[in-house]
Amino acid sequence: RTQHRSADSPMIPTTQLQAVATLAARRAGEHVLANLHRRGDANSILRTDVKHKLDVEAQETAAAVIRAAYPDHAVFGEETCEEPFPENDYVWIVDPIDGTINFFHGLPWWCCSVGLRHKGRSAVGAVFIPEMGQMYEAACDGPALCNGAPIRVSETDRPELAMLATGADKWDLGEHAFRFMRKVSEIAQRPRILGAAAVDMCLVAAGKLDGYFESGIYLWDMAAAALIVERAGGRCEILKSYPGHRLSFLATNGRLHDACRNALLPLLNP
Ligand code: LIP
Repeated sequence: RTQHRSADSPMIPTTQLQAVATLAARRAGEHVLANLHRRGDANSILRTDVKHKLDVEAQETAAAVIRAAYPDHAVFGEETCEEPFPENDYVWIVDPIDGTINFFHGLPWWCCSVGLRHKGRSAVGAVFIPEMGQMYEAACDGPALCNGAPIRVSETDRPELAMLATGADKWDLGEHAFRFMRKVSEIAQRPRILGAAAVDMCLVAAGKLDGYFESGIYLWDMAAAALIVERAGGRCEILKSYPGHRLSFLATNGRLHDACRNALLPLLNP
């Protein structure tokens, strides 16, 4: 076994890492697609969340691909997020089904997300949206792609002409979440809630949404998609961090970033 821990060891070429990220996301998504008849097969159904058996299976599927390629790398995922964050130069961050509640209800906006951090920095990311047949991917030194074709963020530079996506923070529904939705609605031409953070971010990368903000998502929701937005020419920012890998997160086409940030930050730090 090779250990990749020394401070000066060069990173594995991103083309190799990216191939593993896309394969892991694709295999996880294909496993879920092959089991669409089990959409209702949840371990627990709460008011704010659904814990799905296919979430667990898809994370195992993605992890198996990663471990077969790189047995010494660490895998951290939504389904094992209670474990301490791994100490390893290479940490793969998996969200097996992002948009689980969409999936559970039969909406097609869900995805499998696989991102890799090397020494704390995003190296590669892949987001597979199985029911749309779309694979978004990027490496830190390459272009953002959708199904192999380069993508680019929009050029909208006025918030009042922008389509901005947001979401309802699952642990804090009610007035708290509503304050953010109201602000997004106030500043945008149109607000949207599609229900899957990584899908929203890929749509920002592809120039179909101009920005995306949520007051409470998680590291695994954005680990792959944030890199895809940045490599498509956009800008991402953690506006606030909380315990348990929870984040207030903004992704934009870049041109709208400061306006969105300035509108939203005061709500996070009243
Ligand atoms: C979900 C996000 C969504 C957010 C939910 C949840 P999950 O991720 O994609 O944007 O509104 O609260 O965090 O739990 O389906 O992986």
